[in-house]
This record gives sequence, structure tokens and C-alpha cells, in this order.
Amino acid sequence: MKLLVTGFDPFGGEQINPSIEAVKRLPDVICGAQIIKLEVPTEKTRSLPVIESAILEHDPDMILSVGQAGGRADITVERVGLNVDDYRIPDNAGDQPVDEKIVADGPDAYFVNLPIKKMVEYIRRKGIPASVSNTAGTFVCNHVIYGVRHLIETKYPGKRSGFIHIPFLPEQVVNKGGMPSMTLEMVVEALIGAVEAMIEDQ
Ligand code: PCA
Repeated sequence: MKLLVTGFDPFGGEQINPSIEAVKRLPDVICGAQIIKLEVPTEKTRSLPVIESAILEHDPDMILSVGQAGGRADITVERVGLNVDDYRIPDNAGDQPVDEKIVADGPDAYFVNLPIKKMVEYIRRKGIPASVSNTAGTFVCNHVIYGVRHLIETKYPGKRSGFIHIPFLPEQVVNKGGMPSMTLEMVVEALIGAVEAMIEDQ
């Protein structure tokens, strides 16, 4: 079995994005499954083509994308992607769509097709706080959740995809007045737990 796990480059004035830092530190094999790691630009236009090229190159069974959600206190496994781009800040290419559809004639939303409750349970079992999230926002992460699910529905049937948001790292919040954070070691452990749940569910 093959899993594609993606993280984003830094955005919004941050020097690092913990999502790609954590993804890079994952083992190459988890529970016998091959883990392919990919950095995705925090850009509306390039994010999905970069992921689709990796799907074509590697033919993964499942795709798990990871993104930073600054301000959240725990690991959140996302339930749904909405068919809307409504960016509160410009993306890394300077794009700032407002109330635009991602796919003109696509459904309003896609539920992710990964075992989200089991992923939360496996992360919690490692002693790491986690929960299901019912909104991924309307920025590039939501774009990727919706867009990858749409690719699967329309071009790559049988694959499964989903998304995990992670908090800031402690070093990112030193001057952010009480903003929650989580260490990179914990985030990496959490992602391993989530991947174990995905593999066992397959
Ligand atoms: N988080 C952003 C996009 C890239 C990332 O890591 C988001 O939540 O949309």
C-alpha cells in the first residue's frame, strides 16, 4: 500500500510551516505501507496540479494532506471540504479570491473519505489532544480538501483522501500572547497515529 502525505510551505508571514516540517520527519514506511512525502505550495493555482502530478507519478491508495491552523490548540481531523475560495489573506502567489467556486459545476461540498473518528482515536491513544473539525476554513487548505476529493470522484476512483490541521509550533508563538502550540515531536507522533488508523481501515 502507498500513501501520499503532503505539507505546505510557509505563508502569512511565518518563517516555517510545521505541516511540511512534520511530514518530512515521517518514517518512509508505516505498518508496511510506503509513505511518499510532498511539499505543496500555499497557492490556489498550483496546489492541486502539484498534488495531481504526484498522484499520476506514484498512484497512491490514499492521500493525506496536512496544514497549519494557527490558533487551534489540538490536532484536528477535518470532515469536509467546501466548494468555495474566500481568502482572508492573499496566498503565496498573491491571489485573493472572494466567494469563488472551486469547481463551477461541482457539488457544494465533499466529505473526506478517510476514517476520521478512528484517526482521532488513534492520535488520542498516544496521549495527544485531537478532535474532529467540521470546517477547514475557506483558504488553500479547504481548496486542497475539496479539490483532491473532486479529482478522486472524477478521475481517480477508489482512492481515499483527507486532511489534518495542526497547531503552531512553540517557537512560532513566542511573541503571540498566549496562542496555543504543540511541539514538532508530538505532531509527528500524531500523524503516525493517524496514518496507522488509515492503513488499518483500508
Ligand atoms: N494552512 C492554510 C494553507 C496552508 C496551511 O498550512 C490553511 O489552513 O488554509
